[in-house]
Amino acid sequence: AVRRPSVLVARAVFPEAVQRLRAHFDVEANEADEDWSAEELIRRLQGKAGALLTGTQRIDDALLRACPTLRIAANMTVGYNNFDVAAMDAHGVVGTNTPDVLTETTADFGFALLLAAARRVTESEHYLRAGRWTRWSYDLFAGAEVHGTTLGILGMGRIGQAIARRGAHGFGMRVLYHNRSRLDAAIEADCRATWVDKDTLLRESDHVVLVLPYTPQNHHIIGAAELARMKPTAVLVNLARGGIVDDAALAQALRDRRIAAAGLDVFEGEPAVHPGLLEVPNVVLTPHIASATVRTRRAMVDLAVDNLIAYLTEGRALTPVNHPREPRP
Ligand code: 8YV
Repeated sequence: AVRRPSVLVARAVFPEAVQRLRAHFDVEANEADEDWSAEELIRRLQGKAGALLTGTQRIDDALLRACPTLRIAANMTVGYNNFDVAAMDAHGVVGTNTPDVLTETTADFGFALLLAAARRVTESEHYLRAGRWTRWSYDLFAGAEVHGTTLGILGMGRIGQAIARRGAHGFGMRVLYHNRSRLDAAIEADCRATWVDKDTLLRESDHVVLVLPYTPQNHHIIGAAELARMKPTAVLVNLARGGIVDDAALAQALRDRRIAAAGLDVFEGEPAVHPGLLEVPNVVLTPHIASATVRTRRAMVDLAVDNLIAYLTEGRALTPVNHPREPRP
């Protein structure tokens, strides 16, 4: 009998997804509540698995050298900064991600964080739960306005555009964006968004949302100097990746009220969070859940599984991030 391809599922996923894979492949799944270390991942991939279903594990030259049978790594995320794409190209290994299926859900959460931070939702809830609410007062948790203000979006891919549409059409905001390249006029018109340089965006925006990919060029693209350019009444939202923001500088800016507030779903070195951020009241902190609705998380896992099935059975991935010239056989 022909040997079935073997797939390693490195992170806990819906049982139905593992079952779908088992219909085609030999599957080893991580059913523990813990991520495998890099060494453990290599050990389990070595000499057996042709495919990997993953989320954040680093796929680099060292792993690819150690695991010559690996042909595809399917991320159940849209961001793929865990892939060393040049190394994957060199080794003939395909990477896939999960674009589109999480766009609108993630954009929704951008507004959840923006509104929560601007309107001090979590801070005021803590106050209420602590039994400190004794009377009405005109300035009780008075926050920053969101509707009708100027929204700055740094990174204008699918999620950036979905946030722009919400801001322009739903909240009557003026939308500025900065991106390496300008969008087509038709998309700009649909999003009612205007391209500006990064400094203009930081200076003129009432609120700034970060939705750009994490690349070496984008490391600490928001640091002390950039925070100093923002309005003291501004809210900063990071939906993208930790490392795009210098979290130490941000904690200091929030403490000094150089900006009003922040809403953060991602952190440098997560799941660890910079202690300075835990100490300031004017920040809303969530554990990387912007795409986490039941429906969207299923769609992300399903798309990753579909990628594995399509590549291993037909040789063509659905949403590849690279096209190696000589794919591993
Ligand atoms: C993931 C994300 O849920 O898709 C992405 O890039 O950041 C999130 O949607 C997260 O990476 C956890 O795997």
